[in-house]
Amino acid sequence: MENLDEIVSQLKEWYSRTPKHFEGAILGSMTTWPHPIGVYAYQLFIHVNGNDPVVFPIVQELEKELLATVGSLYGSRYGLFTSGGTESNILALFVAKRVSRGKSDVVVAPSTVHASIDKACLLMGSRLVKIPVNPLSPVDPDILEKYVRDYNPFAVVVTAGTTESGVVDRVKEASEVALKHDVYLHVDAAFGGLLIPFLHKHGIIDSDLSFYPGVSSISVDLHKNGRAPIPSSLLFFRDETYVGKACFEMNYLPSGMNCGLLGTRPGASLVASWAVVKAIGLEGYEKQALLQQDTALYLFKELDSREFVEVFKPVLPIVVWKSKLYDYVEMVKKLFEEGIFLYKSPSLQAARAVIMPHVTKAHVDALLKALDKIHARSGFD
Ligand code: 0PR
Repeated sequence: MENLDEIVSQLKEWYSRTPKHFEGAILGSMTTWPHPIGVYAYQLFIHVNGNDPVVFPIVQELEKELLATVGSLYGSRYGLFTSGGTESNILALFVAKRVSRGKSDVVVAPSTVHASIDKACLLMGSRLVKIPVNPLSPVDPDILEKYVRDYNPFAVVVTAGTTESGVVDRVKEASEVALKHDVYLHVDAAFGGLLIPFLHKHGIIDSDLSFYPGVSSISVDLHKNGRAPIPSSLLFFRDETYVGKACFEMNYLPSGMNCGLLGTRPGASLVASWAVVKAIGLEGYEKQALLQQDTALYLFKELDSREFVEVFKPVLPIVVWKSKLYDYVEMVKKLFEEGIFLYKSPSLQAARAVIMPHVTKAHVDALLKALDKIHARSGFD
């Protein structure tokens, strides 16, 4: 057996080489440094199986509280805690298929939809029909309606904060289409769920996010802008009976039931999410959203002032730009070599920076410095 001291020193060595969000290099992913109270709660409840509410009733109690607090933003307290946007999206479509009668085995969504919707459809053997859209614009409700009329889908998915450009589909208009055609509407707000209600309140964005009458479910990730440890997400339903449709009979379990896709699951992340949401509070998320948006606009303005860049105006704190010197894959690679980690936005052939809660203006300045450096001596300096 290996000496534990050796393992610890090996772990410490790996840890020192692992990038940490607060150091400023992680600018492309939608992850962030978790709130310390979440880390504390996670460690304390590390032994808890979230799939066993009989032995660990705290799981159910805190899930209820968490749903009520966050759900007050959208007008529903029914739903379940999941492991992330992917599980939430798969479950939402699974429930949609279970509750829809007389519809085709088709899901309709704008082409900006997240890849987990493709995954869900592949898993269920359903066909995903994508509406070609400009990645910088929300889907046109009239075109959405045309697709719904033509395909008679069992579900429609729109996104409140798209992965590649942060665009917000118009949930209210999509809800009217869903209501008129009696079709299940799922809103993927994995990224935008904890930004949109606040930015809308302050008049920064037009669209709001809510359970308008035609909306059946909304997913909101807590391990993104919620600052909870990974894996943490919420899936809300408009109707309590839909929650049951996301559950499966499992007679040998004390509760006789298993809800969600995972079996044994980290109860620690649910308790940690509760602690983080309690500590930050909705007012804290509101302040944070305004700060994120402010930093994103700062980056946008700085990029816009550079001749070697074409930048798109951010809707949510996701800033996307192209270089006039490099292909976007090459630009992301060059910046990686400078110690800055960005993601790609293939639909726009551009680089993507996400201004998550840990990102400061100093981090943005370091990114700008690296960008200036790789464009120096190019005729653009
Ligand atoms: N819906 C939207 C709109 C998303 O942007 C994402 C993920 C999901 C659903 C899926 O969420 P989970 O990853 O929690 O299941 N967006 C992340 C991003 O763009 C995706 C990601 C995936 C990041 C894998 C890193 C990675 O290694 O940053």
